[in-house]
Amino acid sequence: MATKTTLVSIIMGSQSDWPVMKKTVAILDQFGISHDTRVISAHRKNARLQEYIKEAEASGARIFIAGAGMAAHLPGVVAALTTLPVIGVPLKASLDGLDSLLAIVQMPPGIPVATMSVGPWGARNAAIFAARILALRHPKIAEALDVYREEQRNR
Ligand code: RP5
Repeated sequence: MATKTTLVSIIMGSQSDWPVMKKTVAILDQFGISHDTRVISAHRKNARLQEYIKEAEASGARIFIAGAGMAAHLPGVVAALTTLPVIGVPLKASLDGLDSLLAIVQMPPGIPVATMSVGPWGARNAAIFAARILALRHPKIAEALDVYREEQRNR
């Protein structure tokens, strides 16, 4: 079961995606955003994926972040299984990540995935984008974003 009151559910296609996807987790932690992280392949464990999406929604998830490489169907399948916003992170497992970028960004009409850039910065931006959505209703997250923006200005 996903943890109670989890705002963001992070799913990745393989344990091998973790070295990049942990950058999403680090930023969510920095913003104090509750999250749950799972490895569930859209291809190898599709029944479990359907089940998990329902569990995450029941646990209060408001946004899904899905990262995958190669024929990266995971974010699109998640978007097909929920009406919550889905943020996709293309990972560089082959072909410099161009294969996963195209697989994630080229969704058919009606099932959008907000697609980030390839690799580590895409993983970080996924968390920042999630924070921007959540900030619409969570003043503390809005404040954390202001602090982050200020830090960026002073870099
Ligand atoms: C994708 O294939 C995963 O998201 C990963 O990026 C890539 C390779 O997966 P493994 O062979 O390491 O499990 O499904």
